[in-house]
Amino acid sequence: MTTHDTKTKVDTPDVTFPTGFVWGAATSAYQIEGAVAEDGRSVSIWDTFVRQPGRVLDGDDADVAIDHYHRYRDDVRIMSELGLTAYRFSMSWPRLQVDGKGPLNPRGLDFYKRLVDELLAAGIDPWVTLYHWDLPQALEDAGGWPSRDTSKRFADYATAVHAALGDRVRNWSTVNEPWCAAFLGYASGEHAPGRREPAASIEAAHHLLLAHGLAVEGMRAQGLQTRIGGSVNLYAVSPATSSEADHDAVRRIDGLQNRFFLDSLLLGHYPEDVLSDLSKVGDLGFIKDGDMETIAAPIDMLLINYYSRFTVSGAPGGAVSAAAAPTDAGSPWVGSESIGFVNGGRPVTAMGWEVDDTGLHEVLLRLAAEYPAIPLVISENGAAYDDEVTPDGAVHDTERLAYIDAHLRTCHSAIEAGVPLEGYFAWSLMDNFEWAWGYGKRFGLVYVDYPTQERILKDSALWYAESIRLGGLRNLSAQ
Ligand code: IFM
Repeated sequence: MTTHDTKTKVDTPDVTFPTGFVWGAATSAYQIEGAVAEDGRSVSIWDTFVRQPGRVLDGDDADVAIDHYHRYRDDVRIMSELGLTAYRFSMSWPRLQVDGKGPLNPRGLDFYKRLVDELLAAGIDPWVTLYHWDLPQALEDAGGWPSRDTSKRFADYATAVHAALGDRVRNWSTVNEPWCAAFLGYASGEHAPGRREPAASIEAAHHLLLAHGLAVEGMRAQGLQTRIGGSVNLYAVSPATSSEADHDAVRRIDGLQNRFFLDSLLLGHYPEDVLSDLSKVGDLGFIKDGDMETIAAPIDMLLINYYSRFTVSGAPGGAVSAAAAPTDAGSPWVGSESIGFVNGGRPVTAMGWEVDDTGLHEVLLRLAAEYPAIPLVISENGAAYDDEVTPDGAVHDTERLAYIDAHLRTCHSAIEAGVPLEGYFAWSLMDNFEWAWGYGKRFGLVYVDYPTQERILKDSALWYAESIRLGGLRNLSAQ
């Protein structure tokens, strides 16, 4: 690992976070681990998908990724150097349970035990996500998320892992970003398994939520002293103009992206208007009696992934996607395919996503105002930029640093406004495999030179380490 300019600054922060605020960074299994054929790991939908021509930019795969499976000790040392108080990572279902059924694979489990022990020894709190999109291929072959049985399979897997590691992992999250798993995986086909079946994608969304609820019930029944939540990706959504059509576009996109998940998880029902839109796409008879109670099983915290704001237009011909897929893909906006995503005039990241921390403020205050009080955690927030290693061997990622600083300031002001926000996880700890974008987009605080696997702390990492040490943020413009 290479570090640069680690000299300690003594400045006083102009914004200080409450004692106990969680300062974290996040990753996910498939994006970093590699070792796809080691120690009994079975095949996931992503292993299959990356091998299909045209699915991932430049034909990249994650067979090696950033080799975290073998380098986890070094990576924990980096976390320690940064002073992280918590690390959020996901566990690979096909590594832990061969083909998604039966007893846990002892060699897979051993890897996660070693990782967790390493983290605990370094004083870093492990936050586990049980599903970050790497469905065992065998379960996809049996129908995938549109099949109700996949929810039961997930609950079995989740409860087995929780039983095995619940003595040393306190914070658990079930499913990460069910919107993506359902609508990018089964409607647009941009993500694995690459199906373009809008009606099936609605079933997938419901079964991902049901999987969450069944897992929460099963894990709770074990009586361990753990905290359990789910992770959703939320956006602020604004109309392009004040027209009625654009307001209806907001209703639809906010409905499918935000309210479909928040209302079901926190209020125990789907929004009526969204159900009405979706019922025009397919029969919703797969929603069975009792499902909504299961989905709304009480949780201890809600984990929020926030990146950007959507500005939407209902005008005919307004469909210019602000976040175009890198590969040939359909629309994930089931039932609302004609809605346009327009540029709201803000700076964009390398993903084309608009930078808008005011959107995070809106999302947090809305949660506090419209939903039952529940501890909140930002489980992902960050930005991709085209980083370069400069001749001095450093990575001067000033835009990422400013992005995270601005979003953390927003978190602080939300806390001051009374929002029960407990912590923040930067996405991502290290550059990694960015799904359909392959290695073409870098989100890390830590730069990874893929050919050598060298890790280099970017300026944002050094700044984040200092912020953690200070427990707050220095005024960047006063430097
Ligand atoms: O890399 C992804 C992550 O896997 C899920 N949330 C968004 C990130 C950036 O696209």
